[in-house]
Amino acid sequence: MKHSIKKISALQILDSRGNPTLQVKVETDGGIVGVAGVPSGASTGKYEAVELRDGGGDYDGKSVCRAVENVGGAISSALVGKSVFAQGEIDRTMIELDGTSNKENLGGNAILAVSLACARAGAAAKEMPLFRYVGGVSSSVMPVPMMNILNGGAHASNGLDFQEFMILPTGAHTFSQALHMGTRVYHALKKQLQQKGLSDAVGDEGGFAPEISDEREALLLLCDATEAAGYRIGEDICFALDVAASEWTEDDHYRLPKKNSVVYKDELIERYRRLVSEFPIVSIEDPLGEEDFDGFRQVTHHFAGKVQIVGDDLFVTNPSRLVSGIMAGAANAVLIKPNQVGTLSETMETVRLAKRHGYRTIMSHRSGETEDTTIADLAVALNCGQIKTGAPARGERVGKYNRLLRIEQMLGENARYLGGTVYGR
Ligand code: 2PG
Ligand code: MG
Repeated sequence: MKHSIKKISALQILDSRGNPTLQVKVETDGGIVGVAGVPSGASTGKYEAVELRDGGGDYDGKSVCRAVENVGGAISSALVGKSVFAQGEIDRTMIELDGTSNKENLGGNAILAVSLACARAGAAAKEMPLFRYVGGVSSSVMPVPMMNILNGGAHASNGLDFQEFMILPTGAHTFSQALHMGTRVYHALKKQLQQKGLSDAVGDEGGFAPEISDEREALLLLCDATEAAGYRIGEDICFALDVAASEWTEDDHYRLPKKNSVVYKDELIERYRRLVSEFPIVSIEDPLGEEDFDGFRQVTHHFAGKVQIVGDDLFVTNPSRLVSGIMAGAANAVLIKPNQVGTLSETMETVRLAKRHGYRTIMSHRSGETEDTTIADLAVALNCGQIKTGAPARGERVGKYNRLLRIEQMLGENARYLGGTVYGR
């Protein structure tokens, strides 16, 4: 059969931090090829699918030769001969073959790379763009780019404990206009930093990583840059934070690693309240630790729908963790990182579940990325409405933005950019 999987092979490649990761190539009997690379996080959630790494001396133990072997061995044997269009069956087969809840046998990295490469081969066989193949005729929403232009936490070696300070072009009417606006603010921020004698070197996601330690100061820098670029704060441009507080959890409190000080949950919530009252912050990700469903419920309730509360490490894109969150009333949005859960089918299931229960969805990159642009297509395919893929700098980040520009062009008049209405503005 022309569209049967003929061969699956993997290669160890490098991610944007110079750490090994996997690229997989799927070939069909008809000569169609699909290739996909998988990313890797730094602030990883405890409940994520396991990234299989070799340990030992190579690349500080981070080489992925065993995952490469699993693709060429067990996974290939189970999938060769199946239709490349049978995405659900392909993913189920790998989940069963692995046999664990966290994909530790074959590796979430090996499984996801195969899953996405099959989708790419399927799209190529149908001569369709990937977003159309995955999403069908209903895919038309261009995501709001949540551009992380100031980096801290595990992504930078400055004094900022919060991981990400993002700008959201809420006043734009199209995705391309949004990207243009965000880029202008990014360039204005660079000038501001230079004028203030602060470093304009960048962190892992292309955002600047100046030697500052106070989150208020970071947000004031974003305000100055927004105005310098000629935009209205809170109308044209809103802000978002990824606190990544799971990184700080210690017993019944948190320890801010850079400031080396202890804070309690209530103090953190109070800090968010003050920041939200001073700045147009419309979204806060991982405000508390990954185990604290009740704390998330409290924060969500506290902001009463005025601020999007995003679960990243809390949900790890996992449908069953999201169900627990829905039952607890924890958060009102979910970050979607395909490599946290390990297959395209499960990623889609989490998005469907979120939408059914009124949770917003944000497609997301990882801090260690490759040139693979699959998440750009998935954001539109699944009508996520928002995407996190870093600053408009560094090829592995910009590649996703450029792919979105192409998708917007392909959609033509059918493309819809929702801007501030996503956040009720
Ligand atoms: C996050 C991500 C992406 P990492 O926490 O949301 O920005 O970081 O890939 O390091 O988990
Ligand atoms: Mg996060």
